[in-house]
Amino acid sequence: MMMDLSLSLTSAWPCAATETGASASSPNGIATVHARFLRTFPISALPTNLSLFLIDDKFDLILHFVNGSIYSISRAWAWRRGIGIEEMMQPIDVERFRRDGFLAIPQLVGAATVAALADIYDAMLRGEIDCSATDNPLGMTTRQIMLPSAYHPIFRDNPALDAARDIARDLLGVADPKPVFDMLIYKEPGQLATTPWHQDYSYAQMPLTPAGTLVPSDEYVQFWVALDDVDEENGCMHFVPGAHDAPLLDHYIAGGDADYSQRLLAIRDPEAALDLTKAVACPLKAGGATVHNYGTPHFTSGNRTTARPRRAYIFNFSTRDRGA
Ligand SMILES: O=C(O)CCC(=O)C(=O)O
Repeated sequence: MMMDLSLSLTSAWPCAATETGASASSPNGIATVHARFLRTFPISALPTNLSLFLIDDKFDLILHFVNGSIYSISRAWAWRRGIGIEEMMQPIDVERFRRDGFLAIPQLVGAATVAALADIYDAMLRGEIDCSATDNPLGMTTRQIMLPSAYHPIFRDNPALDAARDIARDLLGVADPKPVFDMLIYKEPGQLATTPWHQDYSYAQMPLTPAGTLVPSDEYVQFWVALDDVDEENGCMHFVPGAHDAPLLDHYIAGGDADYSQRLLAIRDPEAALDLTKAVACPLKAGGATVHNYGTPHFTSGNRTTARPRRAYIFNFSTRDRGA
């Protein structure tokens, strides 16, 4: 399906298009169309099934087509910065997320975004960008840089955050999901430490949230973005579906001291506490992601490969303001 969207945009919408461009789509694929407008236009002027995010008085649009229909619009961050646009929205199965407590998103962002993020990620790992205040081993074993967004702007504004925010809107049911915190967890080849089964809400209190606490599982989501291809060999995410709505399981400190902010928490006796026969591994291509809620038990293995790094970029959205 080829479409001359530059024509239809300018003729159908009462706005001044100063730059437009269009690319082809396949019937089951995605069309990415770039348009830049100098002024806003009324929602009523839009074709049906479009949504619109306004950014100041100027905005860039990407139209996403799924099965020949427009799926959504989101902001063309990468295009504005001239590094190409490849992020693709995918239909998000909200019901499945509510049932299972997680989703795998095969492609949250494309190769250009992965490369741009990985470039800065690697500079942080090499110490070329000083993150020393929060570059500490998770549980004294695994490289973890907390709050990379404090050290480089790419982690404050990038297409992965934009695409994830769109998804978080659907999953959390709020128009403006709030970013909570971000981190990088790196497992180099041969780094055999597991990230044991845990629920993220266990970290809500120091040193850990007591067992039995009710988990506000509709208030937080965590995105785990793969910047390398990941599978069971190099430490992809695993989840136990449908175990997120119960009170918090009993955790213990598996690594680090009780007052260490980058301590590692783990579910006590996970074989008894969880039905691990139901555990689902989520292999992904680079640019894919998982999203889970704060009650969903999850785990990653160590990196048993000899040559495949595993760079994870992790960030969270909430219905609440930070610290609220
Ligand atoms: O990346 C990992 O190894 C584990 C990530 C994780 O479990 C988490 O962020 O809660």
